Amino acid sequence: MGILNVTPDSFSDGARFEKPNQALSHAESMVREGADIIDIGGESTRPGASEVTIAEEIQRVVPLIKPIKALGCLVSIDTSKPEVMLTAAEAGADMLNDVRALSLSGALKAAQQTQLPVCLMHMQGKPRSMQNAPQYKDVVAEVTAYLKSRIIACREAGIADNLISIDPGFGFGKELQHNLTLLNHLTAFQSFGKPLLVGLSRKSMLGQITGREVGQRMAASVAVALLAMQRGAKIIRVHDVAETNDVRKIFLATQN
Ligand code: PT1
Repeated sequence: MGILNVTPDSFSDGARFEKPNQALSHAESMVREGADIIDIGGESTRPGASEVTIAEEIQRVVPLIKPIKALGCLVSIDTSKPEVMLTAAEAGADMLNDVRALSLSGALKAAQQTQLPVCLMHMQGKPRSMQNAPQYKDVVAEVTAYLKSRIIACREAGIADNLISIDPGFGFGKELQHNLTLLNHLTAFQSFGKPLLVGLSRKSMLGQITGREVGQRMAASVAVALLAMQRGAKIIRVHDVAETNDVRKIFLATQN
């Protein structure tokens, strides 16, 4: 899954892909480099990010859906807003990616109406404040319990079980040790019997480990992508598609 941020304030490539043409050509490169899915995000959810209006998010994201689909990939929409989900689905989106796991008012109903696959992600707190002193007694157990509760909420809302994928939400209300514990115990999430999506690309946890700035984290990002693949992740959300795809080919070639 290649990341396409159309936000003015993304953590690693903010403002670079603001213009629709730049966004489209970046998507085109990622598809050429092996991305099966392009994840379009119009609201930055990185630590400290501010919120955007419905109209603004729709205006950033929706016009890109058709041209990006025409590249021959699937289009995922990184949103929590029901109105964006419905408009994006109408425009041909293939998947919903919600870092708030359909917890906003109306989101479960909207997702159900679209009949689209949906990724449920764990977050503790809200983007603006989630990194100020997140706390867990048992991070794996708590993230698992939350995802279980959201899967049940989806079932009760009439969302088919086979449309759901899950994501522990690296960097979302988690300190380094929490993120590392989740990565070390990633196989625990296989017990859901659902596709596991992970996003680790260029995140601050990699900076904390390597001492590198956000633009210098590619090697660290592909390293954790490989670990995630080995531990059962099926969808890897990344900036560096070509490099991650090489790693994926090596991984697949060395499976038995
Ligand atoms: C993710 C994800 C996402 N991450 C899914 N969607 C982001 N399903 C956006 C940092 O610590 O992991 N899974 N959509 C980006 N969010 C962050 C969070 C970016 C933390 C950076 C950090 O640097």
